[in-house]
Amino acid sequence: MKKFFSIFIIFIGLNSCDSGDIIVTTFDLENSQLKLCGLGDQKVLYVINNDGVNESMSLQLSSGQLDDDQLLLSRNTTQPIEIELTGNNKMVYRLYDGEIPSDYFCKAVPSKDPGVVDEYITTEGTVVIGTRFNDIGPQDDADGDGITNIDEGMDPDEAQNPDSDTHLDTDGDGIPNYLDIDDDGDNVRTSTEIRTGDGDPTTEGYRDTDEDGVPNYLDPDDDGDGALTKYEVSSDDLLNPQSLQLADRPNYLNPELTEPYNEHNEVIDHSINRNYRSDIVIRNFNFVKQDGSGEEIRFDEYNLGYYSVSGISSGETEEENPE
Ligand SMILES: [Ca+2]
Ligand SMILES: [Ca+2]
Ligand SMILES: [Ca+2]
Ligand SMILES: [Ca+2]
Repeated sequence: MKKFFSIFIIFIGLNSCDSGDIIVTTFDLENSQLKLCGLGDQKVLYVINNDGVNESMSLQLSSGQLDDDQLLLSRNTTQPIEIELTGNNKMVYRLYDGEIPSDYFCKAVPSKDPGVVDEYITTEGTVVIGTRFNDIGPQDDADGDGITNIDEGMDPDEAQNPDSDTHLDTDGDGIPNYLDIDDDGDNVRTSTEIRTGDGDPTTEGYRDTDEDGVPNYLDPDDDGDGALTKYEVSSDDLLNPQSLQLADRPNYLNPELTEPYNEHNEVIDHSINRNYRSDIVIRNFNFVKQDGSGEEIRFDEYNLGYYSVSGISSGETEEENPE
């Protein structure tokens, strides 16, 4: 990699010396944290450097292989996607005569200021985008329910594969606990079930109303009265056990009250937001100088950098339990 940079630096350096007006002292745009703009049906990934020299590297992609979501490049976390640098897909390196504003690449009509004094554009090459989940650290809490991934039984070796059956899935709904906002499937969110009040019995620090050693968030019958929490609901509010309260607390936490009892298959919305990271590598490409000289530099591989995004909606929105 360094070899190619060196060639590029020397090349620009020589060229700049010849023209006598530009001196490039750095070329430090590799492995950058990239920014993204979506303009129409195009996405522009870019990095700007105003430190000692005003330069930018940008990647314009209009491929239908990219995710429709403007914020996300790809949802394919199992294998990289490859996009050819042809047509409107291109990478551009530019040198400018002044400071580059941060919104330079997000304008529909490019600004004339600063002026471009040197420009290189690809005419061929391959973009490889590898996207993976970025919220799967042991201490991360991918579903935001208040319990870390590792404490929810995520298998670290299969963390990029949420469909793996090696993750713990207490309620057997096909959503592993580390991605399940209702781990026991009783329609009371885990974030609610782990809250403790004064005098509440606990197991391993989590509320355990019936003191059976299974904390409420993993216990489908929280008060141990034989009536499933999910069914201790009123007929006009099947999805909300918390709303049925005939004494001093909700029925599902009161072993004295097992009625009304309403069997149903409704489940609460399980969608969550996830964080992604896409790494972008460009392979077998050329840069053609845009001054009419036809000068061309070839590269085997260039590690452009990565793009991270958080809060992308993921998971199912289920109205009915499939069983
Ligand atoms: Ca969970
Ligand atoms: Ca629950
Ligand atoms: Ca319990
Ligand atoms: Ca119960």
